[in-house]
Amino acid sequence: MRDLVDFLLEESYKICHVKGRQVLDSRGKPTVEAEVATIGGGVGISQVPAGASKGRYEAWELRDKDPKKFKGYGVLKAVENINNVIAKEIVGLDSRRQKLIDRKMIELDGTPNKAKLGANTILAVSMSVLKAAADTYGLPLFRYIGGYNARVLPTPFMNIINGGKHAGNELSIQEFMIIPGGLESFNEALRAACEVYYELREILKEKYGLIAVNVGDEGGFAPPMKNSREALNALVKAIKRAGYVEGQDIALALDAAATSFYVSDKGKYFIDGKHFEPYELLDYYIELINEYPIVSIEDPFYEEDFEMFSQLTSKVGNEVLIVGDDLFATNMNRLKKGVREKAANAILIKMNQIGTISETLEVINYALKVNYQPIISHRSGETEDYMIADLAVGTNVGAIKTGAPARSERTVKYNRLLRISEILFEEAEYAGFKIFPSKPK
Ligand code: 2PG
Ligand code: MG
Repeated sequence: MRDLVDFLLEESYKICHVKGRQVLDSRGKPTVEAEVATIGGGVGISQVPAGASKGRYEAWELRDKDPKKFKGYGVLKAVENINNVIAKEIVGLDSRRQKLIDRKMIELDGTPNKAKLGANTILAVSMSVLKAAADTYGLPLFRYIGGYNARVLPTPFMNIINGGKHAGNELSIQEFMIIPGGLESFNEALRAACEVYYELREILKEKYGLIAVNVGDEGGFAPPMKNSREALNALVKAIKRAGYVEGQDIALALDAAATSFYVSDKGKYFIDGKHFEPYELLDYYIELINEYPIVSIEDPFYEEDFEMFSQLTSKVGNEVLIVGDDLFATNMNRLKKGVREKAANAILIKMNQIGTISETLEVINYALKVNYQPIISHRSGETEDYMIADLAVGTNVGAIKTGAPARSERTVKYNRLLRISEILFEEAEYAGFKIFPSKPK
């Protein structure tokens, strides 16, 4: 009898259905959705996001390039790859064997950057396999990822002023973020961030008129500002007006996304209306850190410049997170090089930069082992998929970057975290400022 029960249980995790389709992302561009089901009735549906300021070392995003359809952005080849190539290989496999399934897809692809099948293709299936296995167990996704020990609600890095490639203004720095790390709980932190967001709207409207409260790709405002201090001043003012203390309740962070303003033939950075030598840019960041409560800077230099990254890390890494996004591209080899060269002390984690769940988890685990703070991240082109919220809690990393507290493709992640906090109830811990080097752990 016991054997029969075990046999039936084993059977229930087997994949019986895999299907891809083309849907739309938050920019109205096509993206891949994959559906996976198990014999036991578990279902996983996932959609992959897309970046605008993409790193050179990211895995390949497969697009149809048919100019007559969706201006070339279609993903029907990716969908075909799911339905005609991947499905055959993974139907019948146990959905809990995530690594094996991911490895099979990597082998089927056969290229180092998933250029044949597409990382967007592979990732959609990989995410759905994970969700289908969790659903077969009847577990919330974060529990399947982290078990009973999953309990840390992440500190949000919330981009509320958008510049760079995400907005049509003159701000060189791509993201000006608030970090409500001094609040007691995730729920309180989210409330405080929303209040700052409302005040910021008023401040921008008063100073620049209604045009300033149009939002960029990640739900943050895209005001007609010209330089970084203008944006940082507005953030500090909004924090104060909302009744919080800057630095103590709510800190600031930047994603420079510096590759986008690096002028390669000059070897200089064009930022805030001026050309900067790399070492001048380093000094500029240090000035900003001294003037404002900045606790994290992502991609301060372009994606090849490990050397300048490591100079900045050696100068301020004991108080500020220096985050590699384009620098590492969620890639183990790039991260290992960074660790060897002491290039940073934090890594942005984007599943679609690498293309499978198991590789993403490997990078997260390695980062934790070498004391690099992982920050689970959205892309500027997002979907209604909330999986990164579960990934953040399931891995207990304590940090998530998922845009302003506005626009449904962003709030779907925050709202999922609110639901998770109800499930965790008194077991929940809010990471707060503990993840930053200068705050007591
Ligand atoms: C980044 C991301 C997300 P994109 O640079 O960190 O904010 O932007 O998805 O455009 O690469
Ligand atoms: Mg970035």
